[in-house]
Amino acid sequence: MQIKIVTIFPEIFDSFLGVSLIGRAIEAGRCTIEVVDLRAYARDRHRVVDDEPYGGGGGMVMKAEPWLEAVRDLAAEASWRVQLSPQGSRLDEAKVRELSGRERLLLLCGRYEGIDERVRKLVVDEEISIGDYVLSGGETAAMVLVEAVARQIPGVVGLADSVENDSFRHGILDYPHYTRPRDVEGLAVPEVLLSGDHAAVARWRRQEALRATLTKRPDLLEAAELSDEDHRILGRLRGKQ
Ligand code: 9D3
Repeated sequence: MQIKIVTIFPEIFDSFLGVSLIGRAIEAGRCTIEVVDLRAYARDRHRVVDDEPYGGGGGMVMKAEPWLEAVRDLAAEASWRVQLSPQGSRLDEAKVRELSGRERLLLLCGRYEGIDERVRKLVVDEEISIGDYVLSGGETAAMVLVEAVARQIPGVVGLADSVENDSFRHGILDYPHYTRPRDVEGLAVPEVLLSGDHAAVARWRRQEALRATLTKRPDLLEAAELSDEDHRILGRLRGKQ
């Protein structure tokens, strides 16, 4: 997969691209990531990429021409062009899987009050937001998207931490984890985890994953892939609530 990211702050991505998961994806040749400075596409010698909004009001707007030049230079026919934007549809694991199936992604990271609307109309395939809170620009959202997408590329994530195992795949939360020591300030590790009974451990983990989802994110249960056994467990847990 090839990912290109356009931004006026390319340096924001420096340490991110070096971290283990992304670094591994790049090193293994499974993914190339190129960060491009939008200012390289500014026409004037001061490399200005923003201007005052028509209609007035506070804040500056990113000019259309540098974006149009950049996208037309960097995107291939097969590129899927994504604008990170508060007006986008919310990123979720289903969208991440869909994006990971694209051969080429071109990510547009805006700053200031946003990008001239004509850029979206002319060269953007899809607008994506990472949630309903205010960020200062699209760069951190692009990092979230790239990390989630890179995890889906076969061979990027190791076996222990496998994508298949991710409980989000089935739409529920993870079970609780424990490691040494057995006692932490009077709190013991659940006995079943010390029993060596793998089937009992698996049943306990499923039950605790369902319990966590029921208490912390009950909204997820509506869309979750649940077995008959899961429904029995949930019935019992609801009874105890
Ligand atoms: C405070 C500025 N707001 C005026 C009412 C509008 C606004 C403009 C630009 C809010 C945020 C931004 C910059 N944000 C993004 O570019 C962004 C974003 C976000 O803010 N939240 C969640 N996902 C995303 S993706 C890109």
